[in-house]
Amino acid sequence: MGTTLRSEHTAAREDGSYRSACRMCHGGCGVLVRVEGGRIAEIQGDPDSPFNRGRLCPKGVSSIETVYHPDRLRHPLRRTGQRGEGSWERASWDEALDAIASRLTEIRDSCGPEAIALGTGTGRHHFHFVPRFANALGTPNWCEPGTAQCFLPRINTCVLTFGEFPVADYYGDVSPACILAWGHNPLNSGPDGELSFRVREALRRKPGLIVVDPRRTQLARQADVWLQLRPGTDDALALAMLNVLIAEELYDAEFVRDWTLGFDELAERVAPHTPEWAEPITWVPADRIRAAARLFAQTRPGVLEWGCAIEQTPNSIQTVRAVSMLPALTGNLDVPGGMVFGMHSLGMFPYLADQLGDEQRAQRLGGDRFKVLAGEGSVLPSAHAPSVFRAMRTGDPYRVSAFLVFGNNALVTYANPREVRESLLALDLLVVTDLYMTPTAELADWVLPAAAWPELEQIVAVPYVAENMVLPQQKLVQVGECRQDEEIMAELALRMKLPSGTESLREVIDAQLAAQLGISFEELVERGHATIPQRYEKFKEIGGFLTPSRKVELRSSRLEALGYDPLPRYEEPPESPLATPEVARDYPLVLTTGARIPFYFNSEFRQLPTLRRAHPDPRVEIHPETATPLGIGDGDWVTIATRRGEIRQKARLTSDIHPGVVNAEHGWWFPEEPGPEHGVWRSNANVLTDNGPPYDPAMGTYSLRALLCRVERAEAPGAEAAG
Ligand SMILES: Nc1nc2c(c(=O)[nH]1)N[C@H]1C(S)=C(S)[C@@H](COP(=O)(O)OP(=O)(O)OC[C@H]3O[C@@H](n4cnc5c(=O)[nH]c(N)nc54)[C@H](O)[C@@H]3O)O[C@H]1N2
Ligand SMILES: Nc1nc2c(c(=O)[nH]1)N[C@H]1C(S)=C(S)[C@@H](COP(=O)(O)OP(=O)(O)OC[C@H]3O[C@@H](n4cnc5c(=O)[nH]c(N)nc54)[C@H](O)[C@@H]3O)O[C@H]1N2
Ligand code: SF4
Ligand SMILES: [Mo]
Repeated sequence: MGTTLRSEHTAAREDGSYRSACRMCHGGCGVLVRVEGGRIAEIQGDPDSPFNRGRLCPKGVSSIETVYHPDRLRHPLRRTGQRGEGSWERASWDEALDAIASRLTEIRDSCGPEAIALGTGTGRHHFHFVPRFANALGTPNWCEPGTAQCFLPRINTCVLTFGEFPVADYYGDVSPACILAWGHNPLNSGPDGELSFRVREALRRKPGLIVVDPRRTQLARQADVWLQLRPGTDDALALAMLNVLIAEELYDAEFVRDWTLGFDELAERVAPHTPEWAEPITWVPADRIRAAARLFAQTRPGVLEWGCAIEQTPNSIQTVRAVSMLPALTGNLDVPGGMVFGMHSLGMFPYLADQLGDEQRAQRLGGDRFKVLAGEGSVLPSAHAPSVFRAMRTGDPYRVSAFLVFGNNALVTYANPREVRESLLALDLLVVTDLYMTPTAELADWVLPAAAWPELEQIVAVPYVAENMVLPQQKLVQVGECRQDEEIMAELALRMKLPSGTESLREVIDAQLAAQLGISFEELVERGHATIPQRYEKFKEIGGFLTPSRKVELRSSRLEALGYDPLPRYEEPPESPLATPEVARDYPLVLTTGARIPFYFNSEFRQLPTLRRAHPDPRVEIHPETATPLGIGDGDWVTIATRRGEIRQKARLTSDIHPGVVNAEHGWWFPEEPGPEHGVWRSNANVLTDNGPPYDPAMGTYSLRALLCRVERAEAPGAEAAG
């Protein structure tokens, strides 16, 4: 451990430190790393980084703990006992890669490349290389727990409506005068590192603030209007706000006339959806809905800060569309301090999409049904995860027999993890690349050790940044035999003699940088970061938006052509007090999951001492009025049960949550407990969720946020055994 591997590519600054970018989350904060004797001695925020201006969050500060953690995987492992038994022996990289490549070649030749699926997790450094490798392999099947329920619903929907993805402009001379935070808690989540720092700065200028959240978060406390809605009713609330904008003529009439398509039809659609209609559905008083719509319309420029909470019900596309129309109708598109079009920093990544023929594309699991996830309505089509797991288990419509996972703890972050486990056990080949031995990796045939962020080279082009900024990540140290994911994929492509996907990482990076910025990786390292300045009101310059009609498509011609409702609509969540009152008799509380906590990143970091001390136990938030009659006190362990299963978390009594709602943390397993399970069933919120239908008709989204549950006081874990 710890030999320096600084190649000729890395460059020290005058004080001997190295400039890089933290990626303990989606990442992007600039850092200065000091290396001594081949080991990282210190990591500090880079004061010159335009993203974070020297600051780091608690996760970033704990980076060194993950790099040198004693539980890190340090060399490839081969399974010795039965699958899932958890017995392993050390193997060399050559043994592992040769064996995996030859098994993949056999499977591809006998069953077709679509029998190989690839898995990954949320936007980490190697994210784009996974669909790239899938294309090189000739398989349309790659999946990620977020594609149908995180970010892609927003991107795809915005591309359909606006032609591009708009982001809040915190970077120009004009600061937002109003922030509408919807199902999003940027103070905790970012969701891309730097963003939380910028939101904090913007808040210091005291903009108007509207927060849509069932919990009174730190952000909601500062709000002028806090809309405490019932989880899963964002569509109804957004339709009612659109109703107010239109009925009270608060919209930007000139923009609507010149630059939108389908306004009259939208007006007709939302006409019945008055605040009085929405009140009993959303639990938000009608006058507060009016106040929020008026404040947003009258305080310009305004931005929307929205999060994954609106993408985790089976009405995700229509919910996202309804919410996205609020800044559009109020003249906040592409103006300074408003919603501007970002994500240009690296143009299109070389996904090798041309390697996948039409016949292979047509095989993508879920593509026939969910066209905005897996078909032509998506900017980055991926397979429908529940359909992939089903194909593993049942062979319907064909069998998926190999799964290569690059960074996903599937048993924790997918819904219905017991079924996920059954699916993984039915495979002929499971390979998991990770930093740690997780409950998912324990089910594999091969486990490969991944490099952490200071051990790898990449570029960071954060999607949320208006100013199109790119930062370098430098490889500064080597830990054990760990390799970065991109390199493992290229090695497999070489050994399988694939026609593409064999280029070195540096070639791919340099090609991207050359095309967009005209510089090399070395030059980027020299400069520290590169920026393309923001241009506003481009739609006026170029004669419209990048949609088929060149207008903002309130009525979406592309959704209509794909066979979906072209206008936003309300759907009651499939399991709710209104939809299933008979279930609500036994499970009277609305359950939401997953609100981000500052110390963890999804299922990561429970093994890092500093972060674990800050947040030792999984916690479920319950209102005292609900908890007290059940004999539940603050800090007591409780069972949370749904129709699908039950788990235990520790009660946190708080009047910041609606008495009818409980909020359970996601991502929990217990690395300190023995394998192969590592306590994965005890507190894992996804034991409570469902991966079955109904799905969003266009996106295939399942419910993670609006379910029914009950809570009861429980024994502390271990108390039963201790007797
Ligand atoms: N520290 C940290 N940062 C992260 C992550 C992490 O795990 N930890 N995860 C990353 C990832 S993958 C993502 S997608 C982002 C997510 O980050 P965000 O988009 O901010 O999402 P959450 O924090 O999960 O939820 C935001 C808020 O939605 C509220 N909420 C719950 N249900 C509903 C609902 O039905 N409607 C509405 N309107 N609100 C609801 C919650 O109370 C919460 O305060 O964060 C990223 N950043
Ligand atoms: N109930 C519920 N479930 C949810 C959510 C929720 O709000 N509620 N949120 C959903 C959302 S928005 C998302 S995006 C997903 C997130 O889901 P994922 O991103 O898949 O998160 P993890 O399962 O934590 O997977 C991360 C794994 O990758 C490993 N890892 C970290 N860095 C690297 C690396 O560089 N290389 C490799 N090979 N491995 C690495 C970590 O050790 C960890 O085991 O979860 C979803 N699941
Ligand atoms: S916000 Fe993200 S990138 Fe920034 S320091 Fe924290 S973990 Fe690192
Ligand atoms: Mo996510």
